[in-house]
Amino acid sequence: MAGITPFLALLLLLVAAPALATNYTVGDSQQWNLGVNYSTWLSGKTFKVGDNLVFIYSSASHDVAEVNKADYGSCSKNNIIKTYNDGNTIIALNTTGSRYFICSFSDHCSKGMKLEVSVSGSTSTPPSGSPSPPSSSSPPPPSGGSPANGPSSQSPPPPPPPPSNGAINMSPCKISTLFFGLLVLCVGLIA
Ligand SMILES: *[C@@H]1O[C@H](CO)[C@@H](O)[C@H](O)[C@H]1NC(C)=O
Ligand SMILES: *[C@@H]1O[C@H](CO)[C@@H](O)[C@H](O)[C@H]1NC(C)=O
Ligand SMILES: *[C@@H]1O[C@H](CO)[C@@H](O)[C@H](O)[C@H]1NC(C)=O
Ligand SMILES: [Cu+2]
Repeated sequence: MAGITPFLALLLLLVAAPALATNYTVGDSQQWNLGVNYSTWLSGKTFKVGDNLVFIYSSASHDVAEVNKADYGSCSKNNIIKTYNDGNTIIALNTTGSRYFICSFSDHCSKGMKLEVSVSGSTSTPPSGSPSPPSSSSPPPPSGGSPANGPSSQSPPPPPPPPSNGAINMSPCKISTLFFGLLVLCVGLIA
């Protein structure tokens, strides 16, 4: 018993711990540079509110400019929302939706220095109404009565569905036999 309690506490901690925010270094080891395919870098990644993008680059050669969707598509520098040029730019993804970043140096954007990220809501708390584990998975009644919330049709009741949790794999017939056996045993003990 004493050995099980810490294990249970650890399990509880793991289940209750919220998903940690992630720092994504754009381009990973290739960083924010020419000659990197950022759509390849993006594949398989999901971004959620609270994550950060980290752009690492030489500020003499590149910058990070946040732009709108249309300017991202055309690599336009006419309506830049904000420019960062410190060489180690941390962008806090604190809103849901898409964010668009380009390098505003020369023709670097059209050469591939552009990044669009789609930010989803925080996943640290499960959505309300998510399927909860069955709390009362009682076996079907042993007698021939139809299940309380089964399909209400006039036709003869279909065989009860197999138990989903796999813990109890008995037909009602076997359960009733078991029940009857227990009853006989009890009566025998009392008598
Ligand atoms: C992300 O980077 C920031 C700034 O460098 C740092 O404070 C934070 O601890 C980092 N978070 C993670 C999860 O690495
Ligand atoms: C990046 O790679 C993908 C295939 O992985 C390709 O379809 C796409 O054209 C590439 N983008 C650039 C800018 O080279
Ligand atoms: C989101 O992060 C930016 C910095 O990247 C900050 O200026 C802004 O205040 C933040 N917004 C919210 C709602 O936290
Ligand atoms: Cu550049």
